[in-house]
Amino acid sequence: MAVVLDPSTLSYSEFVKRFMLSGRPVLIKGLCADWGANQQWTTDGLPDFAKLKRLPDVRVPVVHSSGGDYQCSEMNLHEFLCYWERRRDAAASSDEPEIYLKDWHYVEEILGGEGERRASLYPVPVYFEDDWFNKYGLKGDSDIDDFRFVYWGPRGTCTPVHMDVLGSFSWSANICGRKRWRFFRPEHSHLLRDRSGLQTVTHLDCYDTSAFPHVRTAPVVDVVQEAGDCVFVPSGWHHQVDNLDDCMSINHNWADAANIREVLRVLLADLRRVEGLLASDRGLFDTDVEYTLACQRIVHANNGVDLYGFVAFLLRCVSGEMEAHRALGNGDDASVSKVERAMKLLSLYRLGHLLATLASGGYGPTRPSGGDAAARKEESCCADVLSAVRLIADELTSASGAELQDEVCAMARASKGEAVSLGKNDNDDVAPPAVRGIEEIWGAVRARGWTSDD
Ligand SMILES: O=C(O)CCC(=O)C(=O)O
Ligand SMILES: [Fe+2]
Repeated sequence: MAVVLDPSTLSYSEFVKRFMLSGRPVLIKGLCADWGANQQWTTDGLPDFAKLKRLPDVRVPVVHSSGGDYQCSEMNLHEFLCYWERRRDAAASSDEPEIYLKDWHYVEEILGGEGERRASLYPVPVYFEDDWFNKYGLKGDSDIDDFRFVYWGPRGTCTPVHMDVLGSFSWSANICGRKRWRFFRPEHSHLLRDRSGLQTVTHLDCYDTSAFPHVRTAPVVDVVQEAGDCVFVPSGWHHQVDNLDDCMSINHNWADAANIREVLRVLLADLRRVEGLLASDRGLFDTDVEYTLACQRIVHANNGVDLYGFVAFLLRCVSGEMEAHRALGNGDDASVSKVERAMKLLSLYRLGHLLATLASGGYGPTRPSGGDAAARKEESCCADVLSAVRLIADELTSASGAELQDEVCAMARASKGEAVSLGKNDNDDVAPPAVRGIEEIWGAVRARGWTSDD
């Protein structure tokens, strides 16, 4: 696993190329060594319970684990802190279950959201700043639309094997303690499954070797994150994290141009699964629209967003990324690197491509309300999507200096992955006019050589 000993030697451009686009994890030493969280939460490198108990006694999400079983629940913060303090002071062999405070929306619930109070706890490192989930709001319509978390866990607690939510990236900044990370490349995921291929192993040190015969053969990337270190987790890597000491960390999940297609792929895979589950009940729905909307409701319940909500999110990303691209100027500003400008063009290109793909499958930001299939498609592929793609096509065609174009193509190639297919177009032989419009525009961009991967 790559380890960067001195963050001042790692530029944003290098991070993008070496880790983000090529999907490789990295440990960056000392990146969070002097964050405000150190003073606010710890003394001499240990959790400071007197300070922590000054926080309001809010309800917090916790996971109880015992004997390989993990139960999510809630408890009061002070109750958790008393448990943790007691556990720290007790002899190691305590019969109490292990309790891990995790996935806590601390910024939202304690600091009142994004702002100066968040900044005084921690700065978001430049490598992780291009964060569309937290900037543009993935869910849009939900109370908590936030992918910024805090994890506090006594020594011995653990996050069992998982892949991060919705194909996102994550970063973890460890404020105190040491964490052991074990990573598995996406192409080795099948080795973690049982004989049926359906179940993934839960805990790497405690599983039935006859049910999971390949786990021990899976190549593992094993690394210890110390206090002050940050870990970048690329999309699609399974990982288990063990707290070797009492640990306090800050974690964000996020997506940008490099992995936004992964997010759509995960949503589509869930939709296909849900459609499979509901297939035998299809006759119970009066109309196709009702069936479609029922499937989308389940996808929404599972992921906090459905395909229509995802289109609306992409449209918010287009506005923000267009503005960000324009703010970088036309290349005269020497402090803006070529990679930064190319990254924004890649953002626009990817957003345009995903929107065009979704629109051609009938997904717009408004849900279908009835009518025949063609009319519904027309309606949902509404002017918003069409005008966003037009805008992107104009921006891309006018911005393409040859040098930058090569850079964008190289970046698109580096972040591999085939085009996302909606995989449901068997009956879609005649695209309605709005969709054809998008395809023509997109064809023109493609003809300029922007696409090297799709
Ligand atoms: O620190 C942990 O327990 C889990 C962190 C994690 O899985 C992540 O940041 O992706
Ligand atoms: Fe994770």
